[in-house]
Amino acid sequence: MHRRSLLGALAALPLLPTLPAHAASKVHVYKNPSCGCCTAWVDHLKAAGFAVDVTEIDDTAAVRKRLGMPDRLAGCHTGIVEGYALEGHVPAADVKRLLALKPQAVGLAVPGMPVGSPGMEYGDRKDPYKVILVDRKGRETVFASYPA
Ligand SMILES: [Cu+2]
Repeated sequence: MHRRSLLGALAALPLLPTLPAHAASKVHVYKNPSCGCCTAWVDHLKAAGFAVDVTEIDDTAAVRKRLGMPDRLAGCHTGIVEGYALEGHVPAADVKRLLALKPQAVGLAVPGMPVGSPGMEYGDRKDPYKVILVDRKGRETVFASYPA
């Protein structure tokens, strides 16, 4: 009796996907057509296993505004993944951690264009930078720190 109901319960379970949820996550990137470091960041995401769609627009400010990403944290491009905003040269490892943690948040930002961030490689030079998590009230916390 107990055994039969257990088997019934198991059969009723949906098939569990064998891949991690973020494995096939698609990032939609909005960038200016003349932005080369934006394309380098797209390549960085693809190399990390993300599918990427690119929309070329003159100014990404409207996308930031729509997503709730503050202008003070602006980078050179804006991505969207699973409802989160990705502003600027955010490392793919931090995007994966974001998708694993699924915080209540607007998304992640790397303001400006720090040299040494993914897509902003310039020889051996590495400027220190932080990845900022922005919550739905626009508050910032440090999500990751990269030293020089
Ligand atoms: Cu850039």
